[in-house]
Amino acid sequence: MSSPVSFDVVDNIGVITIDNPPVNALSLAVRAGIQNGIREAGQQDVDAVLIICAGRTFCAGADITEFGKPPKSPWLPEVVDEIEACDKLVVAALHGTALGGGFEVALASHYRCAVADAAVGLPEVKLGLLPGAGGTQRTPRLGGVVTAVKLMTSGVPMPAPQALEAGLIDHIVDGDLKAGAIAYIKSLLADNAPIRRTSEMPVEPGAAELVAGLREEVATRARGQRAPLRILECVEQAVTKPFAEGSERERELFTESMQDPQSAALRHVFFAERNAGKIRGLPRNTPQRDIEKVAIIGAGTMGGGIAMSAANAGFDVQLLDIDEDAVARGLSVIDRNYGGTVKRGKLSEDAARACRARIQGTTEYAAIADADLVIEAVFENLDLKKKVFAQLDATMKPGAILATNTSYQDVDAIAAATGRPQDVIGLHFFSPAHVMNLLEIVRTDKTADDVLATSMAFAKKIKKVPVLSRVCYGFIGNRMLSVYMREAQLCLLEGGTPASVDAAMEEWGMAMGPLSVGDLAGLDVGYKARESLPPGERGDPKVHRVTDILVESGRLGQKTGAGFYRYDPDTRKRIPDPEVVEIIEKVANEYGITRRDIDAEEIVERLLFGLANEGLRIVGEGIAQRPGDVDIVYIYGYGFPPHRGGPLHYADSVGLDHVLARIREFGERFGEELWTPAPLLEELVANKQSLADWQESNDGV
Ligand code: T1G
Ligand code: NAD
Repeated sequence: MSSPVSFDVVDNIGVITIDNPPVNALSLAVRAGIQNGIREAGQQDVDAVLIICAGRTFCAGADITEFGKPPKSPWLPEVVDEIEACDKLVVAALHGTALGGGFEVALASHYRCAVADAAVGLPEVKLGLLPGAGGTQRTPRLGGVVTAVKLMTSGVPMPAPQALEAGLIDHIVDGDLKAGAIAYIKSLLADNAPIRRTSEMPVEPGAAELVAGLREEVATRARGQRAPLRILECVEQAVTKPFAEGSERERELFTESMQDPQSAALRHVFFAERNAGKIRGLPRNTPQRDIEKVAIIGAGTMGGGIAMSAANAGFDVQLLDIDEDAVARGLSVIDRNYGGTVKRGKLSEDAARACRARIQGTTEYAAIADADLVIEAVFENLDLKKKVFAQLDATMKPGAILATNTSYQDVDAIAAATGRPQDVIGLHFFSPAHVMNLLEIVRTDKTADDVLATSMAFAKKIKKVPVLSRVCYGFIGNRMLSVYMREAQLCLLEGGTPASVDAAMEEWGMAMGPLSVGDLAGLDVGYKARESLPPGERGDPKVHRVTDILVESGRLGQKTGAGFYRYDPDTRKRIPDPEVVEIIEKVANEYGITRRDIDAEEIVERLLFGLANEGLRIVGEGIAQRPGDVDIVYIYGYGFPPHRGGPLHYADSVGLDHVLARIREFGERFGEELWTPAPLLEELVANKQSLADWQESNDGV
C-alpha cells in the first residue's frame, strides 16, 4: 500500500506532501511518512523543507479513529520533535483548518505561512483532551499566555490574519499556496533567516501571574469539564519549567485525559454528530430539490426564530400570519433579536441589517405560492394544522416542500390533509430557533427520498444538526422529555421543590434543570399539547396537576414573568416562589402523597434512567436510526452536557445492568405502568452486551 505522504525536491527545497483524505488526519502512516520525509531531507542536499497538504485542508489533527486502540510508533510527539530538530529550515504551509496535532506539526516547524482564509486551532478540549504533541508548551512561547489559553480552552479556531497578528504564523500567502510558500522560503533563505526552534523561545515576562489570573475564568467556563483545567496546568508548566519538563507533564496529563470518561463521551459525540447526518438506505448522491425561497406560516415564538435561521443562511424569507398586527408583532420580535445578536457581537450591524432585509411579512397566501419550502409554525392544534396544510396544498407550486414545526402532532395525519403527502415532512426546531442547533427531521411513511435528502442538506445550510425521526407522539426528543418531566413532577409531589429538583440536575451537569426548561419553553406548550389529546391518552392527571394549576392561573413561565419560579423583570433571574411550593403541597395532599426527603441521587437516577429507558424503546422501535442519534438530540436540543455523552451513552457508561436493576426497583416502588424496562434494555443485559457493542454489531454507522 502506497504512503499517504510523498517527498520530492522543488527548486532545491524538500517538499513533504500529505494526502490522506478527507481531512489529512495524522494517522500512523502519515506520521511515519512525515518522519521519513524529514529524515530524507536531512540526507539530501536541499536548502530547506516544506510541509504541505493536498486536498481541502492541512492536517485536522490526530486520527481520532485510532483513539482507544493501542498507540503505535512513531508517536506524534516524536515526529514533531524531529521536525523541530531538523537542521534545515522547515516551513509549514497551511490551508483549510490546521487543527490539533496538525497545528502542532506547524508549531514545531521553524516558520509558518498560510492562505488568508485558513484557520488554526487546538480543539482537543472539545474531545475532552489536550494538545498532546507539544502544543501546550509551544503555543504560549509563540503567541503569549492569554492567546494560548483562550485557543486551547475554547477550542475555537483562529482565522489566519488574526493568527498572524498573534504571532502564531509568520506570513500570509496570496494566490497558490505551494508557489507562494516556496517563494516565501526563498525569501527566508535569501535573508539568512535563522532556524527558530519554538521550544527554545522564552516566555513573556509575568507569564506565571497571567496564568494564575486566568484560573477562575477557565474554571467557571469549564462547567464540570476537567480538560480545560489540565490545559491550564500544562501552561503553568510551560511558563515555569524547562521545555522538556513541561512536555513530560503534558504527556502525563494527555494520557490521563485519554482515560477520562469525559473524553470517551466527547469522542462518542464527535462521531455520533457526524453519523446523525447519514440516513440508512439513502445514497449520499440522492437528488435534491432547489431551495431558494422559504416561507414560514405563523410569526410567533418559533416562526420568528426559524425565519432568522433561514435568512442568516442567505435565504429569502416570507413570514405569514393571520393579520397585519400579528405579522408586525412577529417582525418586531425579530428586530429585537437581531439587536441582541449585534449587541453580543455575534453579528455585525451590517450583517444583521442584510439578514433582516431578507425577511418580508405578509398575510396573503398568494404572496408565498412560489416558495420552494414552506414551514408551518401555527398553534399546536392538529385540526388547525390540517386546515393550514389543505390551504398550502391548494396554493403552493408543484414540487414545493411542505414542512411542519409541530412538537407532538401526527405528521402522517397532517400529510394526509394534502394531495401530495410525498412532499410533506416534519422540521422540528427547538426554542429559541435562531439559537438552538438541533433540527429533528420527521419522515412520514410517504415522504419522498429527495424531500428527505433536501431537508438534511437544508439543515446543514442553516447550521443546524439534523437528526432523523420516524412519526410517533413527540418524536425522539419530546417523547423522552415527557418521561423526564413526569419524573420531575413526581419528585416535586413526593418531597422536592422546583429549586431542589433543578439543583440536582444542574449539579449533575444539565445546562438547565427541568422546571426551568419548562418555564423557558412556556408551560402552555405542553398544556395545549395535552389538551389536544383525547382524555384517555393524557396519562395520570396527578403528574401534570401542578403545571395545569400554574397555567390556568396565567403562570406560563418566563414569557409571563412567573411559572415554577418568579423572574426578575430586569435580570430575568429565576426566584424560588413559596406560592408554588404551597400549590405542590396542596396537590400532594389532594392525592394522599406523604412528602419525604428525596435526595439528589434519586432525582438524577429517576430522571436520567427514565430518559434512557424511553430512548432505548425509541431505538428498539426504529423511530431513531441509532442510539447515537438519541444522544445528539439531547445534547443539541435539551442542554444535555456533552461531556456526559448523551442519555444513552451515559446509561452505557454506568452499566446497563445497573440501569435495569434500578428501573425494576422503581417499578416495584412507583408502579410498572410507569417503569417497564425497554425490551432492548432487557435484551442487551441478558446478552451482556453494551450499547456501543450492539451499535457496532448492528451496522456500525
Ligand atoms: N480524525 C479522524 N477522522 C476525522 C477527523 C480526525 N481528526 N476529523 C474529521 N474526520 C472525519 C469525520 O469523521 C468525517 O468522516 C470526515 O472526516 C469529514 O469531517 C495529539 C490528540 C476538520 C473542521 O478535533 O473539527 O490532534 O463522517 O464531516 O464539517 O494534540 O471534522 O465522512 O466518515 O466534520 O468539513 C484534534 C476534528 C484531534 C478536529 C472538518 N482535531 N475535526 O469539518 O467535515 S485530537 C480535531 C473537525 C489531536 C493531538 C490531539 C472537522 C473539520 P465521515 P466533517 P467538516
Ligand atoms: P406561538 O403561539 O408563539 O405562535 C403561533 C403563531 O401562529 C401566532 O403568531 C398566531 O397568530 C399564528 N397563527 C395561528 N393560526 C394561524 C393561521 N391559521 N395562519 C397563520 N398564522 C396563524 O406558538 P409557538 O410557540 O411559536 O409554536 C408554534 C408551533 O411550533 C407549535 O406547533 C409548537 O408546538 C411548535 N414548537 C414550539 C416550541 C416552543 O418551545 N415554543 C418548540 C418547538 C416547536
